[in-house]
Amino acid sequence: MQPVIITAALVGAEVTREQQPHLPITPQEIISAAVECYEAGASIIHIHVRDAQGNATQDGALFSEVVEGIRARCDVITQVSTGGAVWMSAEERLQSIECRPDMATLTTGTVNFGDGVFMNNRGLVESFARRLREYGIVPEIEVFDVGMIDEALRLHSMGLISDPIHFDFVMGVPGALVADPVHLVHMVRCLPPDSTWSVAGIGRHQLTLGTIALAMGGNVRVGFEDNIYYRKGQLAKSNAELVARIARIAGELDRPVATPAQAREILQLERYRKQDDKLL
Ligand code: KMH
Ligand code: ZN
Repeated sequence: MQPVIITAALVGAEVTREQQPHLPITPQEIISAAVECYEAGASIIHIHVRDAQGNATQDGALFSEVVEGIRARCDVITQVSTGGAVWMSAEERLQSIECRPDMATLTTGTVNFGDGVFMNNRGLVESFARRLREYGIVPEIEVFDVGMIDEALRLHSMGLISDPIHFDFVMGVPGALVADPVHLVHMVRCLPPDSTWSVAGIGRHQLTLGTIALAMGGNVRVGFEDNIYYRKGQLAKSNAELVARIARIAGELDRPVATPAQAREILQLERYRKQDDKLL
């Protein structure tokens, strides 16, 4: 069985300390949480940062501090958010990649996001994809609705993203695609054969869709960005607790947990560096 790549989405832009008292907020808290998740089996850390007041920000210096701090302590893959929060401008959102992380997210369409609108028109998406390519940063395509797969394939046909494309299906955001396993099966069937994919179920769907993804041969994202509970009515004590649980379930399903080195291989993160002259 293919090893499972577990992503830990530690912070996000929306969850507050009032909702989840163990939410990491300062760079040091985020770095420590990342290392704990790595030790529990995560091979990718999906990174957002917060300012001193705990509000979401895309401040490049904070991203740099977190990415460098994580790299100093372990070889886990660093993946920054270019999504930020719904109120941010495109330029603001893209500051996160200046620290040259291993990966960055790329959402390929506009979608309702709770009461807000997560704006990703074609011009924005193309400019983000172009910049990631220039920097040699491998994107993870964030799919909040089915049409975003087709938009990613369009970027591929334009030469802005290369094979193998890595997708993350975010399922259960209010206003976007509901967390129905039928949608997951359909989306996986829509992918080019050499693609890789993971699922990020929101709220209680994190555990159920994550388990389904394990059985289907896919990868899983867990963490406070998407879900703050361990079970109904019981808050999780840490991001690592959620990583450890999905790693245990993976073991029961005979899916070994990928090391960061294995995940780098599966996702071909070195692809730009190997062919840089041809692509840049
Ligand atoms: N916070 C959402 C509006 C990403 O990280 O790229 C966008 C988001 C996706 O979290
Ligand atoms: Zn995110």
